[in-house]
Amino acid sequence: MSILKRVKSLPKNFVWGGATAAYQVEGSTKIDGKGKTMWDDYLEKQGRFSPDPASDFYHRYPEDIGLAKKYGLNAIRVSIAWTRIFPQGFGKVNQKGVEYYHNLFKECLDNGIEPYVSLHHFDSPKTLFDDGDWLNRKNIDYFVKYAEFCFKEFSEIKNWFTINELISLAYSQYITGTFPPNHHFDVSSAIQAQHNELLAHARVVNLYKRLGLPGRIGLIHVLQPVYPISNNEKDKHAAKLEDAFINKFLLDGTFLGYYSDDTMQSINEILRLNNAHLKIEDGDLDILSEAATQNDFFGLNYYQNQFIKAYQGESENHFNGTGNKGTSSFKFKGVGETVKKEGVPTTDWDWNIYPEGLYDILKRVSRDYPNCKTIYITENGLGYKDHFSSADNIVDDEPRIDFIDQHVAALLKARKEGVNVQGYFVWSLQDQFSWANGYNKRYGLFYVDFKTQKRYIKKSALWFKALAETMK
Ligand code: BGP
Repeated sequence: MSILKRVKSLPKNFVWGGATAAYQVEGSTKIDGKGKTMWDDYLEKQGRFSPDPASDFYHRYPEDIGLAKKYGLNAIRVSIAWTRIFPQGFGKVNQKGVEYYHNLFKECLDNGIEPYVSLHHFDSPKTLFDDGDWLNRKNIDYFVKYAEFCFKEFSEIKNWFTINELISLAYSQYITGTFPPNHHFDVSSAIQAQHNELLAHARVVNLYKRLGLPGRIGLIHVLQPVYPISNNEKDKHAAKLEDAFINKFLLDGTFLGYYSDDTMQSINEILRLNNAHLKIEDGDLDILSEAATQNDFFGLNYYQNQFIKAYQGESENHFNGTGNKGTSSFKFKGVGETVKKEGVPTTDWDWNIYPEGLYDILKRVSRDYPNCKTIYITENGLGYKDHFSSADNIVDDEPRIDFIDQHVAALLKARKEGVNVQGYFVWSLQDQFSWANGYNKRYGLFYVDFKTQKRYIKKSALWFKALAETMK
């Protein structure tokens, strides 16, 4: 009997990949000259979990790429750890780091697995982080230099992403306080970080195009469509504000090259109510507008939507980082409060399971942003407490198959209606370290026993392979 469910086949030449991020898989954070990131001391002090050895991808990448190939994947998302190349974020190059990535890319290419490479995936160098991270514009200059070095050095790479999920970084650092420096509802920093990261992205895209390099470049946003919980005008307004803050500001900045009046009306309302400020300097919008038409592709990460209700009180939140279902809450002053909707299932970490949201957001991006020409789903997947029974058995992760199947069906529906989606990367290739959740929130197609580092096959890997075969 076929393992396939709703989705029966993939389009020809579809990119069918698995995603990783350097800090979440590599481990080896202290060897071969690597510099510290914003996470190393923070995690050590927190004492909950260590990023070492994570999935030990630093040493075991040949095995993981072998598995990817065997189970039908044709692409992989990896990121370069900035501090393997420039341990301080700038200055002298660490050749060991350069060699590692050449070897990794070669392994991918030799096995027919196309690497899609991000320059920044939540792992700012500690020296730059201590100096203000993205809030310090000098760090943008260092990022541009690091990018230029990578473009010239790693000429084997043809698909680049500048920054992964600008909003997640800004939101987790300055709104929910789950990433260092753990600020809560520091609205000025959150919006400023978004703008500065957009600038950093735009400057790198403009540079890439000026250099006339032969590959493609874009960035990655995670999008969470926001729906009012009722038809009440106040709830609808709350949804509009939250959407502007987490989606529209970034989409405008990326694909329009300016922030539309409608967006700024919402942003200014949020800023006013939170006594916050955004500084856009002379010339910033010229940089954004030069880049807006030059992105070759767009990486869209989708996990969940939000349902919002109007809320009048002070900001407060509780983050569920343990998988203790029903413990999260989020109330944002002057914006709204996230609520659950009856009939919409949630994960153990309280994330809505809502594939319709992926369809809706794909349609919206392609309708509202004609500069967004080609889309890849660069992350989507289910955080799940996988049960390992025995080494002889395949890990049964049926709910993950169901999740991915529903989301791939949603993207294919949008594609059929004209949205140019060219690929899908599951988060994640193998089980890996999760920033604020540690190791019990698994996403992989391949189960990793973190003590022995042995890999085991999950049922979702078989499903992935079965669909890959429909492209032949
Ligand atoms: C995205 C990140 C990934 C990954 C994933 C799952 O936001 O780009 O790095 O972590 O989400 O999130 P989490 O690990 O918090 O469950």
